[in-house]
Amino acid sequence: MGAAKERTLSIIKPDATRRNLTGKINSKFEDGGLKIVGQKRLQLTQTQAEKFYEVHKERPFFGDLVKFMVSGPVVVQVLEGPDAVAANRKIMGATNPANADAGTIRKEFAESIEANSVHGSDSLDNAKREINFFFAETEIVA
Ligand code: IDP
Ligand code: MG
Repeated sequence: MGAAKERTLSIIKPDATRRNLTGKINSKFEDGGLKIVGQKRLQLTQTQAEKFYEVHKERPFFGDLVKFMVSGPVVVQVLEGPDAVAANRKIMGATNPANADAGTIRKEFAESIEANSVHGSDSLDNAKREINFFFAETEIVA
């Protein structure tokens, strides 16, 4: 039995859109066996960013994180493939680029632990919640 097909939410963060890295980052997902089945470029509002990162609202970096996420455009996307949640996290690399494995997006492109180029859902439940946050079912086409 092969790995289950899943969907996960990816966000290309403002540090990466500012440096025109969306294509290079998306090549990593595609080369890693994930398919981009939904995609849009957005300017997040303060309210949207606060709501999206609500789970981190007690963390000391919450205010700075929200400020960073509204500092420029983001690309929100749905990635689909075998074990997509875990596969995406592996392609992204560790939160802190200093700890990220060679070849990962964060190792190659992240500027700092905060400006770390990409977001990826951390569980299948959160993936569903996060996909629904940004996408209607009709906007996802496999
Ligand atoms: P993840 O993105 O690898 O899942 P989380 O712990 O969920 O990491 O944190 C969400 C985001 O908050 C990170 O991607 C990063 O942008 C930011 N962040 C996490 N830890 C720190 C920190 O210690 N200082 C500043 N920003 C942080
Ligand atoms: Mg996280």
